[in-house]
Amino acid sequence: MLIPNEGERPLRILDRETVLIRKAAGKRTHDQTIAANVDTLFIVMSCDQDFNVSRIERYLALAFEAGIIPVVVLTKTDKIDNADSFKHEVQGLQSELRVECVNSKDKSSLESLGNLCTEGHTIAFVGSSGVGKSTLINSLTDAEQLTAEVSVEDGKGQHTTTSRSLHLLNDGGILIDTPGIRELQLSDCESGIEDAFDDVMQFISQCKFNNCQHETEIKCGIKAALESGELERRRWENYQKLHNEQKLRNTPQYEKGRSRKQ
Ligand SMILES: Nc1nc2c(ncn2[C@@H]2O[C@H](COP(=O)(O)OP(=O)(O)OP(=O)(O)O)[C@@H](O)[C@H]2O)c(=O)[nH]1
Ligand SMILES: [Mg+2]
Repeated sequence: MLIPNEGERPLRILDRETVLIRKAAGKRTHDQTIAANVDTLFIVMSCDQDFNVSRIERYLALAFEAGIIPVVVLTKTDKIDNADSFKHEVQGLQSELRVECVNSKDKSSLESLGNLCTEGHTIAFVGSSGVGKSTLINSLTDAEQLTAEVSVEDGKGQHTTTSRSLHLLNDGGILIDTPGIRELQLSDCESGIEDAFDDVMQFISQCKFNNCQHETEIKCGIKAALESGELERRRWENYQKLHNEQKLRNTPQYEKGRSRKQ
């Protein structure tokens, strides 16, 4: 909950139209709300050791489940000379996905984001620690949020931002900064996963048997797509991983842990 500053009071509490929910970190089984009434999710990822398309797929499922438009923002492109190949790899996940390459420290490279940061529009920034979420918000607004160098050894951030914060743009848009996420665990997200893997769902629908396990059955749409190269094995394995995590959420053990928390 946002706590008003001294002398401020809430005028109206808006209904929740969209809500971003994740499973709490670690072994805990309860869910945690990241933000509500968000229109666009900036999935921020840097073009270095942090870059990982399977993680982007996880964030896409989170956005689709919440009915929020995802935009992948690739940062630190000033440090590499092949930004296009990073962009190309992300674009391969879904052709209609918007992917932007930026140097968060250079305002002139952020012009392409300008038409998203408009009046009445709320954007939440998510991603690992150190990818440049706060730097990006500082460059887009007059905010002066704390940022910190990433570790030289492993390129990881220092979890500099420790709470969520709202930042108003001059033209009326709202940006939400969030602390770096160590490992995004999805909450109930079955339909978000199906949207993030719409091609996989299409291949599954081509299987001869409704209960096909995609292993030894004949006329399996998945096996055919893997063999023809239409479906990348990494993507298929990531779909299975996310799908299995959802199945685990519905087990009695999980529910037991959940009710203990409530
Ligand atoms: N060269 C370069 N450095 C960047 C860029 N974006 C961020 N940085 C640097 O990366 C470091 C981490 O940036 P932060 O903005 O603190 O990252 P964050 O995502 O907010 O990290 P947490 O608050 O820990 O989640 C800082 O030293 C930034 O100056 C970029 O596009 N290019
Ligand atoms: Mg930060």
